[in-house]
Amino acid sequence: VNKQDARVAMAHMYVAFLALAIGGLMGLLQVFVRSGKYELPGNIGYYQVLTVHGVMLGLVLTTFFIMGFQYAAVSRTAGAFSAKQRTSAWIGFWLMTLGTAMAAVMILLNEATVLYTFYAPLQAHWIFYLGLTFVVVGSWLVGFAQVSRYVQWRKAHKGEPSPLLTFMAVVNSVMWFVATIGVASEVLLQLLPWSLGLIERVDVLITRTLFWYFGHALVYFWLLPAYMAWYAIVPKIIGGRIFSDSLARLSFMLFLLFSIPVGFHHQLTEPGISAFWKFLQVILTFMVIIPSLMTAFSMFAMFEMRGRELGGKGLFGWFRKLPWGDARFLVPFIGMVAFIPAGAGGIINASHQMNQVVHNTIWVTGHFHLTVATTVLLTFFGIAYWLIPHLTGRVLTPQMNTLAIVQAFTWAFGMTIMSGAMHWVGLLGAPRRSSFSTYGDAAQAMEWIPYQIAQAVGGTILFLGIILVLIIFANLAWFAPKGDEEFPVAEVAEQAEKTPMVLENWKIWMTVLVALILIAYTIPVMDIVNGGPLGSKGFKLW
Ligand code: HAS
Repeated sequence: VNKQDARVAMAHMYVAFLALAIGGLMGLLQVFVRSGKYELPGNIGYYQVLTVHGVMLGLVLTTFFIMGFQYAAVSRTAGAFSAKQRTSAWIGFWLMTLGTAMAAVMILLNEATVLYTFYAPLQAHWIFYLGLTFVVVGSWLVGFAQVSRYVQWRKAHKGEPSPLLTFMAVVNSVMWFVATIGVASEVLLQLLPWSLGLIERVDVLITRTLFWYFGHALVYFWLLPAYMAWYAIVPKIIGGRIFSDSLARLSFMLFLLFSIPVGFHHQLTEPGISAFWKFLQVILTFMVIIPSLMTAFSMFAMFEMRGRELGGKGLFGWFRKLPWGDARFLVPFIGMVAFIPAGAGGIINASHQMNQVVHNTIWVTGHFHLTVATTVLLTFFGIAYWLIPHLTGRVLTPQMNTLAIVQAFTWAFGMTIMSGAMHWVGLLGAPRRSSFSTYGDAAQAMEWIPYQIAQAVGGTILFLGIILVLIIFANLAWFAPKGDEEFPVAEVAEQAEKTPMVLENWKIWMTVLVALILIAYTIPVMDIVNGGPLGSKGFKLW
C-alpha cells in the first residue's frame, strides 16, 4: 500500500480499536447487570450502557474498520489513490470522527439513550442525529474515493476484469450508498426535524421501515469485507489460489441485489405491513442465503485443493495439512466455523412462522453475537494481524502470532458460553434489550437466571479476549520490530474459467437492484402512508 494511503487506512484503525475498547467494556457491564448480581453506579442507566455498546461496536468499530481496510485493499490492488481521491477520504474520515464524537457525547450525557437502532418512538437530542448524519456522509466520501479509483482503473484497462479485491470493495461501497439512502431519509426527513421541534410527530412504522431498509444491508456491509478476506486473501496465506474469480464476483453481485429488499424480515411481527409483502421479502431473504452457501462451497473447495497439493490423502487427510499455526489463517477460520450455526440461526429467524417464537427474545442477540461479533470480528482481527504491521512498517512476531491464536480460542470459548446461553434462554422466552428483573418472582423468569449467569461468565471471558486483542494491536501499531509485513493477495487457480465481463456490467445489475427495491417497497410504503392494510388514519410523510 502506498505510504500516504497507509496513513489514511491506519487513521481508521485507531478509531476502530478505540471503539472496541469502549464498546467492549460496556458489554462487560451489561452482562453483569443482567446476571442480577451487580448494579450500575450512580445515575448510569442500563439502556445508556446498552446504547454505547451497540453504537460503538455495531456502528463505529465496523464502519471505521471496513472503510480503512477497503481503502487499503483498493490502494494495494488498483494502485495508489490520486491526491484528490485521498483528500476526499481524509475529509470523510474527519467528518466520521467528528460525527462519532458528537453522538458519543450525547449518549454519555444521557441525551441519546435510543439504542443502536435509534428509530422512533425513542427520541434523541438533535446533536446525536446530526452526528450520525456526519458519520454517514463521511463514509460516503471514503467510499466515493474507492469507486472513483475503480472507475479510473477501468478507463485505463478497457475490456479487462478489475482486480478482485477492488471490485469487491466497490460492490460493498455501492451497497452502502444505496442502503444509507434509507437511514439518511429517516434522519433528515423525520428524526432530526422532530427532535428540533420543527414537526410535531413522526410515524413510528415509517421510521422503522426506513431503518430496516438500511439495517439489513448494514449486516452484509459488515459481512462482505470478511468475505473479501476469505475469497482473496486467505488462499494466499495458506499458499493456495482462489477457487473461482467468477464465482466470487457473482456472489458479491447477488449480495448487492438481495441485501436491501429484505428489511421486512426484521418487522415480521409488526402490524401495518400486510402478510403478502412480508412473505415476498421472506422469499428474497432466502435468496440472500444463496451467495453465502456459494461462499461455503468455494472455501471448502479451496481448502481441499490446497490440502491435497500439500500431500493430504483420503477423504479428510487434506484438512490436516492446512497451516494451523498461522494466526492470519486460523483466526478467520474459526470465524468461518462459527458462521455455520450462526447462518442456521439466521435461517430460523427468517422463517416467517419461527420468527414468532424468537422475535424480541435474547435468541436474536445470540444470533448477532455469532454473526457479527464472531464470524465478522474474528475475521477482522485476522486481517488486522497482517494489515496493521503492513501499514505501520512492522512485522507480526511469532510471540504475537501465538498470542493471536490464544486470543481467538479465548473469544470462541467465551462466545460459545455467552451466545449459547442467549440462544437457549431466548427459547425459554427471555426478552432481549431488558435489564435484570424477576418479574415479581414469576416462575418463568426464575428459570432464566442460571443462563444469565452463564452469559456473564461468557462475557467476562470475552472481555479478556478484548484485552488480548488490544495488546496485540498496540504491539503491531507501536512496538513490534520494524520490517515488511506482506499484504497477501491471492491469484486465481489455473483451472478456473475466464471471468465473464457481464459481472462488471453495472447497468444491468443496478437496473435489477432498483427494480427489486421498487417491487419490495413501493406498495407497502404507500400503504403505510395512506393508512395501511389495517385501515389506520394514515400519515403525512412531511
Ligand atoms: Fe441476521 C437479526 C436473518 C445473517 C446480523 N441479524 C439480526 C440482527 C443482527 C444480525 C445484528 O430473518 C439483529 C438486529 C436487531 O438489532 O434487531 N441473518 C438472517 C439470515 C442471515 C443472517 C437469513 N445476520 C446475518 C449476518 C449478520 C447478521 C451475516 C452480521 C454480520 N437476522 C435475520 C433475521 C433477523 C436477524 C430474520 C431478525 C430477527 C428478529 O425477529 O428480530 C443469512 O445471511 C445467513 C446465511 C449464512 C449461511 C452460513 C454459510 C456458512 C459459511 C461458513 C462456511 C464454513 C467453512 C469452514 C468453510 C447459510 C459461509 C468449514 C470448517 C469446518 C471444520 C466445518
